[in-house]
Amino acid sequence: MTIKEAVFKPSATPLSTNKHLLRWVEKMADLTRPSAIHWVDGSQEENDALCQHMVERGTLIRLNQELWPGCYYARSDAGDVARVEDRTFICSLSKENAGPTNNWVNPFEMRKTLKGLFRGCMRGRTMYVLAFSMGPINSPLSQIGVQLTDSPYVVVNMRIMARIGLPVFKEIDKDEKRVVPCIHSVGKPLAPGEQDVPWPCNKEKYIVHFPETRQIWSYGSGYGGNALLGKKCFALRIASNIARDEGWMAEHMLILGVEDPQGEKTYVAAAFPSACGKTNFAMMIPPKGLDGWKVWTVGDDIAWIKPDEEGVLRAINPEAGFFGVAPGTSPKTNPNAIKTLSKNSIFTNVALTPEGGVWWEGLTDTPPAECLDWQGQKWTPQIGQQTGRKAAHPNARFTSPASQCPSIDPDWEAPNGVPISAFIFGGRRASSVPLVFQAFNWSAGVYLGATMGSETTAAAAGIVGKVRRDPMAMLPFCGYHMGDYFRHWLTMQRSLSVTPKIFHVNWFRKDADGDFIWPGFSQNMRVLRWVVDRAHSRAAAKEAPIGWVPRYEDIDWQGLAFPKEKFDELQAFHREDWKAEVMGHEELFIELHDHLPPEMVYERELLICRI
Ligand code: SAT
Ligand code: MN
Repeated sequence: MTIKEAVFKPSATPLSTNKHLLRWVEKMADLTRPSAIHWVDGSQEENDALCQHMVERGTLIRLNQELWPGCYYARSDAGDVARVEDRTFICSLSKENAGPTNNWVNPFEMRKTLKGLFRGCMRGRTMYVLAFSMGPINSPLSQIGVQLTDSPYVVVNMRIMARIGLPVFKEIDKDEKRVVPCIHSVGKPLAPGEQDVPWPCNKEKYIVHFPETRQIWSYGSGYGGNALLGKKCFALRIASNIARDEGWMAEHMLILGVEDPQGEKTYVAAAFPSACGKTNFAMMIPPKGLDGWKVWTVGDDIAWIKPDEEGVLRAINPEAGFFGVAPGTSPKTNPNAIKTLSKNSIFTNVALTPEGGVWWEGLTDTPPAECLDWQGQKWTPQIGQQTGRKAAHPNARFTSPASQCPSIDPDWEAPNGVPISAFIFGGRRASSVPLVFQAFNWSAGVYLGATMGSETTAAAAGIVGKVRRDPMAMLPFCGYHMGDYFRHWLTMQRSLSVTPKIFHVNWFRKDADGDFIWPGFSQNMRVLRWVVDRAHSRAAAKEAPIGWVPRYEDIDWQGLAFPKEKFDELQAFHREDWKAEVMGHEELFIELHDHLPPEMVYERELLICRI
């Protein structure tokens, strides 16, 4: 007890003079009854003390600092490993506004439930007052939030994922921007003298959004998007509501810049569902043969996009770090990510090696002879083989500062964002969907995004590998009616002087033996090059029933022996597959029908006619 206090001493001295904020903190403390309040200044010293505090309590393990400088390791509770979509709620005043793809509860009822849950829920813990900015502090596109949380793990992760602390309180004190209040508790109060567990959480979980009042309440989980409230809760679910009201877009998209050998840069935003390779794509290193091309990273998960005065869409990455999927990330698949995560990072649910390092499936070809798995159990390759147990959880993550990424774009923090020339939608599809095609126009492109399907991944609790419709990769993240969201996309075009081209990609098509046809990773640059050249109207294509497709000779194959037959297999369009596909579109549309823009119905009819 005394050692802990020597290391980390909560400071209840407010770091803001904003009366609303002070009153709210007081009110929430009164409800949740923490034993201390700490206003987070965001400094390095504070961070070090918090980490030390968690090391002592067993929440964090300090990794071998020679191998992993500034890095820490955490294991979550086995029941708290991913986003919980069935416990995520959009509590708008009317159920109609939440739409059929969101869980809805009457906001008055939900507030009552939450008050009950939060009453006394922080007993025995410190409540941290964490001010954060989504987007660079000097950007007109940024938004501010304050998260009250009883999880120091959340504080140190948010310090990487967002701009936090003193500079943000200063912004709040200017009283120019509306602040989004976010309250979070792991839901495990401590009785006097009770020994804490390394990863406190509660079986009962509630991730709740009030779109009209722009508030977030999260209870019971300490993991990822459930708990780092700036990310999915604010930057997507609440921000999608703000964006619709204000005429901009909050999207589940990576942002990258493609530089050609002449030095011309083209920015692209791409939406793939969680754990479908956004981080790898955003940090890609072009393959041999495409020398002189370079990919610059602006963001890997979320894009806030707004038309400027000239009618050009400009995007910022509201985040400051990457919360990336560890398994599968290696010096071969994503060397830039490996360099990014090599220091000042937090690893959650990967394996711990005897040298005090981390490991996960795919990091190296040969696994360590022995390690502790994500639950702290002894793991050897043999045990893995015999039991099928993985050393790292499939949704194990690294939290790393974006500034450490070797490919980070010089303009990644530009207050006015970067201009977007193309949108790419993509999913994980074993069949039917070609490697790449381009929508005929904006509304056909919106249809493309709206009808996107993907096999489910470990990023969310539930069955893995089932195809589900995931419009614009926003199914779990759109904070209002999906039909209205499509309409918003359609109307956005009216404020644009240049309309970005819209594309669809699928890196995951399999052959008859069940093997991936396309090598993916750095080879995706060949597809990206065609996309960029199409965006500048300087690459050829052929008209197909589903859109414009590249012919074999339209792709730059320098440095890769990829036979035409295989390319044809990748691009193959099978009428029967697409009939089934369109039926799948209809399933989603039936659900949304009373808010579905007519354009979606017409686009579907046109597609049916063409196939
Ligand atoms: O846990 S998160 O929601 O932040 C990650 C993801 O699902 O993309
Ligand atoms: Mn994501």
